[in-house]
Amino acid sequence: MADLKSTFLNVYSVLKKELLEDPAFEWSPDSRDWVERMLDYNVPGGKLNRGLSVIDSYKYLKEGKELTEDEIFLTSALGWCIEWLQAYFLVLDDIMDSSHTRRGQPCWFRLPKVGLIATNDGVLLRNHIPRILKNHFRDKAYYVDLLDLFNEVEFQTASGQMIDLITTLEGEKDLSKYTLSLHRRIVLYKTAYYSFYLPVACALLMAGENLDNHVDVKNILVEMGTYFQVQDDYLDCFGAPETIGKIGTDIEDFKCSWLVVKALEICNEEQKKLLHENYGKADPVNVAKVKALYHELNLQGVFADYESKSYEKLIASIEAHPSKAVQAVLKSFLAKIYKRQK
Ligand code: DMA
Ligand code: MG
Ligand code: MG
Ligand code: MG
Repeated sequence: MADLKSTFLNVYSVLKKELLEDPAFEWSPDSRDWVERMLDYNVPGGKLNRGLSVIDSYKYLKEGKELTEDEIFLTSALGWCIEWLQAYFLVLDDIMDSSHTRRGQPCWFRLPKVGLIATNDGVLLRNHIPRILKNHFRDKAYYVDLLDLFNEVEFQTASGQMIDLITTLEGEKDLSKYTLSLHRRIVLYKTAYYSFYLPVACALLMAGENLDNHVDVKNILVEMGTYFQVQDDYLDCFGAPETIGKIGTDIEDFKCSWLVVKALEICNEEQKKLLHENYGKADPVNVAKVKALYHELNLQGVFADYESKSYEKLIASIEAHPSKAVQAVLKSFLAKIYKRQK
């Protein structure tokens, strides 16, 4: 495993080098330094779960047959495309969410020399994906399907981000619309497709599969992605910033978080009033009142219950799948995130 990770990181260096020599641009030392620093700051520093999942999934699909050097490189390159996509969305997400830290360091846009240049860096990160795909997959039979997949998933993610953001618009702040069904819609689009479906879909394409034949796998992955974002919402309030590498902002940002949805579901009238008065305010006094209410409502217990029920349900749907190889892919995914603390 440690070995796989270092191989994966070597591929990052190769891809970065190619991007910094992209013949479509006339590079200067300054521009090269900027992009290199921007990439090193934003692309490789996460858990790399999404990227490594492509290699893992492909291995399972090959039923344990040793991968060739070429297959390892190509699955890693696709894994990095997902990490690039994630970096692109996170750089912009942190600006829009007014976040402070990410992966244990200040958000990229918070660096004094960066600021709103970060928006263009986000656009650049996004553009690197088709550059990588062109460099390494142009002659593959599945090239068009791969481009199509990345485009479709990016569109779904941006649309999810849009609904996540417009529910918090000034003048439209209305807690009564925060229901489990709205929450599900947001997280399905903003997180589940790119984080869970995309890695497996990449591996399936490389293995020569037609994605239309794997709708059942997609459905299970998307359920897992929903569970993953509920964990993210939970950790935003109850996680340790030193462990998750970021400081939560969902209460301040009036987000349609799973926690506020659950709180609204179980609170009494007086508690509801407190939520209405304090949710979505930047003042730490207001935030503390919301957090105290979450404790009072035992949302930690409600979450623990949700977590074990989700796990049971996911395992049952995975075991109902006819292919043992697919079951192994899905179970390995679930094992990586079950009861995660970061
Ligand atoms: C993030 O949702 C979704 C994308 C597409 C980046 P979020 O704002 O809850 O993520 P985080 O908690 O990491 O800022
Ligand atoms: Mg965010
Ligand atoms: Mg966000
Ligand atoms: Mg979050």
